[in-house]
Amino acid sequence: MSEHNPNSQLTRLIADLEEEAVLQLVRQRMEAGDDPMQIIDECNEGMREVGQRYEQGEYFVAGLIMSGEIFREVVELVQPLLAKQADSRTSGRVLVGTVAGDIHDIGKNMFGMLLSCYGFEVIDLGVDVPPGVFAAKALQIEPDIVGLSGLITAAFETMRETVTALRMVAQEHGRSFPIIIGGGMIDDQVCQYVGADYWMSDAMAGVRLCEDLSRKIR
Ligand code: B12
Repeated sequence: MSEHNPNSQLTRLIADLEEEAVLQLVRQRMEAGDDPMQIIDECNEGMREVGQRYEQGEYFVAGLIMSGEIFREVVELVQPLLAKQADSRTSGRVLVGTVAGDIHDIGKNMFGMLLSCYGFEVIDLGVDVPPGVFAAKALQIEPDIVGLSGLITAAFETMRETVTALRMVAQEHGRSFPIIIGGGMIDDQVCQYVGADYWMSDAMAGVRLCEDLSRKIR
């Protein structure tokens, strides 16, 4: 794992939403042979700062969306380098999506992008995904881990239905996979209510959990 540097130039540029400057710096650092994971970690730190500025009222929703887009572009740039490293640490297959009734996807996309960066194969079903679609996909692709995202209270009920549908698939077909839920309002109580195995309110912590789980599975 690379060291976090909250004061790096890249972290600051992401936090300031300086799209062009971010991409230019990333290209330069790639040419200079910098570790792509270090680049991703510094960007993730910048995304965290964007979240804090949003909470403090300094940024609005547009800022969050913009930061998500910049992060996506960075991941796209470093992906070829990461792919070269991925062979040695292919980590497993993760099925992700935002549950039915909920269209929030910025956090879910971050989780998916970070997972790909860390060598996971990610199958993303998108947003507003009905329980049956999650279950059918799980049956088809046999994921190692499932990650459900939900940000609105109304999503907790569909999250519960989704976990039930996934457990049925697992039971009927003799497969088992841990289910992680995530989102801004998720806590231990919600996790117990919906019947998931784990909960996380931070994408990078979710990736670390997936790494731990996949080490146990393999
Ligand atoms: C941006 C936003 C929107 C955007 C979404 C754009 C998009 N493409 O996602 C738009 C404008 C479309 C929107 C719509 C609505 N929104 Co809205 N939205 C937000 C806002 C401001 C920020 C969410 C966000 O993206 N944060 C940044 C990301 C990075 O954070 P995150 O999603 O929490 O993800 C992090 C972690 O939670 C974690 N994570 C997320 N998912 C997962 C999954 C796994 C497996 C793991 C491991 C980790 C993980 O990783 C991320 C980074 O660490 C929140 C307020 C807030 N403070 O959260 C309200 C908020 C979620 N919205 C809310 C509401 C009510 C709505 C609407 C119903 C509004 C309306 N009346 O129409 C609609 C929802 C319609 C629907 N059916 O879904 C409420 C929900 C309240 C509630 N109790 O239900 C909130 C809390 C605002 C509020 N305070 O009232 N919204």
